Amino acid sequence: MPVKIDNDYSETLLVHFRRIQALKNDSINYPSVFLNKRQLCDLELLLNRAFYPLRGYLNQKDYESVLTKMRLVDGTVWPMPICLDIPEKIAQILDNEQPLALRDEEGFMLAVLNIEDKWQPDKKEEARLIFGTDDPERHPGVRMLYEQIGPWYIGGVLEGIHLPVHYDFKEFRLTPATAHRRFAENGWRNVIGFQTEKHLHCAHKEMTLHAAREANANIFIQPVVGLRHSGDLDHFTQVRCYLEIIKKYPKNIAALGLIPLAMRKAGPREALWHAIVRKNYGCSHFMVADDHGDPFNTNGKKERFYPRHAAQELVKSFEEDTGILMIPLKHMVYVEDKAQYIPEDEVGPNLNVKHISSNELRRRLEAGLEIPEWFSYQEVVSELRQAYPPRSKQGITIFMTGLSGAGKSTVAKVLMVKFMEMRDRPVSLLDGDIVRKNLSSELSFSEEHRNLNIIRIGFVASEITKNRGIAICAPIAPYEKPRLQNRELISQYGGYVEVYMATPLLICEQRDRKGLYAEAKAGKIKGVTGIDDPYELPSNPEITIDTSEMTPEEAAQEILLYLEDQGYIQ
Ligand code: PPS
Repeated sequence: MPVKIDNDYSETLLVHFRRIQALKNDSINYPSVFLNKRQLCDLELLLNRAFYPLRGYLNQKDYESVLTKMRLVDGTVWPMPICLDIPEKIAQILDNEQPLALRDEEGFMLAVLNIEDKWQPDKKEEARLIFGTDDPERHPGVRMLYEQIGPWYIGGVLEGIHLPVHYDFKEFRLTPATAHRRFAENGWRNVIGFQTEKHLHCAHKEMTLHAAREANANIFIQPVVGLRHSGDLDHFTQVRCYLEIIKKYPKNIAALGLIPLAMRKAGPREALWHAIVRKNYGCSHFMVADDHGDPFNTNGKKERFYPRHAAQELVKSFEEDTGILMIPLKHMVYVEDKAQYIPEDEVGPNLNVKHISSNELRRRLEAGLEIPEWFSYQEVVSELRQAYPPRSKQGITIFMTGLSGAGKSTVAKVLMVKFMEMRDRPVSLLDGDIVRKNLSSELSFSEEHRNLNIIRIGFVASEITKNRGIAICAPIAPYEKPRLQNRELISQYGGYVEVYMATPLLICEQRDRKGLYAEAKAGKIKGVTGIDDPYELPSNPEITIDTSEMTPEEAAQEILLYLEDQGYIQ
């Protein structure tokens, strides 16, 4: 039977289509901003109505009202400021009432913002009201607000052109409208929204099922995605694990939908915001942990920033306003004597409870040790084993730092040959000279350029490490900050070993194979490290080597012994 299109509807579609075409044509005259990952997450949830009732970014009056009252000016509950932050130089060229094109990182236009307001927020005040402190040392959300969020905010209504483009796991990127429809099609009247960032194992499944039985509801598992680099292996592993665990639920009980949410980690306010978003996705209940939205609830730290249960209490106290019910997350533990999971608070005194922490899980994966069936599913474990191979199969960066003439290049070459002989992983040598010639030829030896050079080396090494190769880096790298930055970046992907080549300056000067020190002393070149330019000592190197006391082969051997001891080579 031919599909009958309602005339009014087709008329509406046509108007909409023409409007989008007009926006696209006009937009060549509009100023543009390119959104970063965090801003793209906000935009997507504004455009797909997950942030309903917001129709765009908050104007100044709503922003102030949200900060002080957790409500918009019209009284609707909304606890989180959603504004578009921009840098000073863009703020200078924008006027109120002006259309602004919002583009993704590649320049693809996603929406037009009709600017209503432009203002400079008092970030300290925002931090105090939203996070409960203005101290960036105490709260990573405050640090982000100060360091990564632009100094100007703009607010206004959005006209959407296209949702941000995703190529991965498309069928699980449900919009609120699709989620609603799916729940209705399946006859789900009560749905518990469960947000997660973690890998899920048997305990999580039992916990959500237990909650679902108590509330007579179905479960909508919504993992948070979006802020990671698009090539980040962890993201794919994480989602593949969710795809496995969802199969373990009884039929028609649970659904999976990814949510591109840029979390703020603002504790109770965060939880209330998440609850409202879940209501927009069609959930009737939202599961809240006693430390929901706490900045320290995921990294194994015992202490929390916000008082325990504060998030649950706040979401509960707003139930009538928001129309979504709070379900407290109850941890489940495996009781060996009963061979089953039961709620933690129902465990009797003499029962033997078993637990594996995330650190312990990581250790077992890295060491290739057993992970018991009561803890996780075989399919999930095999995904994790692929993502977190034992150290002997991981990539590794050996980052050698020290003065010119300290022996970095020579030891690096010996090491490279030794690794080539082993032939178990591809090896790349990023020697100072090679990098300066091929990657950083335009850079000088100013502090800024040296740091840029080291960050570039770190980036290349991180890619090599991520792909399970060995990167040997041998620049002077005189400053601690970029060295630490590299360590942080690369350690996510594999091993990181800093080798401080501590050969004394006097010996380096005596060697002076390139005549660098002689030229510096003759005043022909300025800013030579160790002579009239600083070298900051590494604060915590894994290995320290003084090549005035050993041969290059001995130095390389010392590094290899360390790698062997740590399990990186066998
Ligand atoms: S840095 O600081 O890490 O960016 O330096 P790097 O890229 O390793 O480059 C060091 C090599 O450049 C030569 N060179 C200098 N070194 C230090 N200071 C100044 N001003 C300078 N000008 C040129 C020097 O020969 C270094 O080579 P190596 O292999 O370290 O001896």
